[in-house]
Amino acid sequence: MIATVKTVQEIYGQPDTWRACLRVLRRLDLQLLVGDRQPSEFQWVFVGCGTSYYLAQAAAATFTILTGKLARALPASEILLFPELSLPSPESAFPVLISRSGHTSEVLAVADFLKERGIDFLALTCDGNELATSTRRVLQLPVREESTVMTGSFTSMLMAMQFLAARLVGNEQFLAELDQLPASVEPLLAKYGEQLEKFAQRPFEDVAVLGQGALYPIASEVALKVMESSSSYAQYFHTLEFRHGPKSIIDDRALVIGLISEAGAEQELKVLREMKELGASTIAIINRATPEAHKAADLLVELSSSQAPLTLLVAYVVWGQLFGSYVGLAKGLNPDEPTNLTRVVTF
Ligand code: F1P
Repeated sequence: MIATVKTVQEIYGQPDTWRACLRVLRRLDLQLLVGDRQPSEFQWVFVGCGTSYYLAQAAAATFTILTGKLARALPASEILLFPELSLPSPESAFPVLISRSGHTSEVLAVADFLKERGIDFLALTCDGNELATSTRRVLQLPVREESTVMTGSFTSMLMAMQFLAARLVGNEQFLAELDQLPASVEPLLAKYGEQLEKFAQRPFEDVAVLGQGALYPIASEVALKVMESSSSYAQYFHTLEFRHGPKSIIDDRALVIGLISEAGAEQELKVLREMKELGASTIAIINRATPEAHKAADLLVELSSSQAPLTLLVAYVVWGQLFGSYVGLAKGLNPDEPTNLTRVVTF
């Protein structure tokens, strides 16, 4: 069945999807997309729903770090329901509306909200649809994803926002490292795919995904993938926060997935090890494995990259996408047809 599951095929096909997107990104028209809306003059506010909201958070983290100007992320519904709280001075903001489908009602309603107030915004999408006609500033990527859940669309749109941030500040090294992603992740898929599939046969009840810094939104997305693709309940936390209460859920039916950063590796691995000692099964995703990482993890995914940590966000999420699908398959579910979920949410 696995070979015929579209979602799994699309996850494995991501390096090629990224290559196609990078070809488009190299020809970006910055004047059209950004013009005078530079991060030094306007606060960039990334907006989306579901996976596109976590993508918004990862994009905001990237913009903040690369430009040195605070960028924010909001679920579209917050702007609709609580505009005075979420967007108190919209005229000084540059919203970036993110939607794979370009058809999600909440995002389209935010586009209307902004247009009514004369606020310029950028649209980031794959399918295009109404969102692509709502503004002259449109970045549409060549990703044709059939799956209900977002996989290659998430990684490609995140890569696009990282590319845009690096272009705006002229960070050539960052751009060159993004270019290396397809070649560095491809062999890892062959190496770790089967191990994750085998690990997913274990019967878990509680899943917690941990990450800090720019890896926190990636942890959020990994948990969402596990929920969507396998109808299992998964939560996400800042890694060190997990010790302040949530660890009460840990026993031998729990799984903890740690996305280990370079800056916080020592403390984050301590948390993972503690959860393993309390009985949890553990997976660590880390760039360079250390003896501590081996002790803390039942399954270790090592990215082995010489790229800067921020360019590796996309490389961290792939394993959660695969794992979610494999857990779904192990439970006898079809990840192509997630329970209660449609490809686009409208109201
Ligand atoms: C957003 C989204 C997806 C989710 C599901 C429903 O879609 O919430 O994240 O997996 O498919 O829609 P979009 O606005 O990016 O098209």
